[in-house]
Amino acid sequence: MLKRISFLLMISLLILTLVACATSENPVTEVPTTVEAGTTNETTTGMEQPDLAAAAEQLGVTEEALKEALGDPSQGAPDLAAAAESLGVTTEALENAMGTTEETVTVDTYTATINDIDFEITYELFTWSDLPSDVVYERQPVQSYTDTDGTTHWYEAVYVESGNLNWYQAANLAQDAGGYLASITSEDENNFVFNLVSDEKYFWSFDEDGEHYGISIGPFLGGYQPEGSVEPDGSWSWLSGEEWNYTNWAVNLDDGVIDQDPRDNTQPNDSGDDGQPIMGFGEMNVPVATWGDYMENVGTYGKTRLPGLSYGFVIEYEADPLGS
Ligand SMILES: [Ca+2]
Ligand SMILES: [Ca+2]
Ligand SMILES: [Ca+2]
Repeated sequence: MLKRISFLLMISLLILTLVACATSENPVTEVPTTVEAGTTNETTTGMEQPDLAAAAEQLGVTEEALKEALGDPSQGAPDLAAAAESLGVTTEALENAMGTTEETVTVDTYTATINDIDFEITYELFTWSDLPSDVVYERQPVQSYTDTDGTTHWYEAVYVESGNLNWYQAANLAQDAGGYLASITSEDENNFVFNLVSDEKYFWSFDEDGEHYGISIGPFLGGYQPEGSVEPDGSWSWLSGEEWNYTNWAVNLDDGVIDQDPRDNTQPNDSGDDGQPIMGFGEMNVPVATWGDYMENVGTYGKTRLPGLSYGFVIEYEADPLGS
């Protein structure tokens, strides 16, 4: 299954690269990070998948060689020029052989209310009953936890094997389940929640040799910055409405093990161009209980481009969802 998912992901990334190449004069419009209500934005989705066997035949190589040349899909879009060189063909020939068509859909900016909070977004939201079939997930057993103040809440980790739900999409599912993305107000609660998702499978990593030094993005938590917040650290809030009185942002270590990024990666760092208004566990080279702020389109359904995928989130409930 994982192989199949990886393969599909690789295909998607490849298509994206090809679309980007094919439309370099008229670049695919990315959904802007700051959008006015009522504006219309275009995004790409539902693209046709290339026939790798046919492409290989056209290029005069084996399908296996073609797959190998395209590389590990978990490490981002393939370098087509390098792939072409290793296959002994021109980049143009490879692009032609992998030819795809692009379908453009229109996404209107709209107000989505999640846990009584209004967000202006362009993302399609789902409920558990209408999740697309290519969202592959596994809901883990609900566990209760009693904080030092005597409050008992219930928690459910969701592993999204397909990596294709962004923070808003995850938050909407948490609400649909009767809870909210985990909103953490103490070190003990943070440790409890982290232990539910400390497995590496919940973390997506950048390429170790790339500009982000293999830094990983972990499962989503319920922190967000309302529109118009002062960056990088203004107005962080919890979806639960609880006070933002405890934080555990990642602090630059440069120890070469947990933090292999030679840059100062203390969080929140607003890295990227959208102010990084959402957050989750990470942003180190191994799974950690610290937090990073992330670009809001990480893991967006229907998109496979960087900045990466998201393999999970944690739902918190104030009452036992099983009613026991
Ligand atoms: Ca909580
Ligand atoms: Ca560092
Ligand atoms: Ca960050």
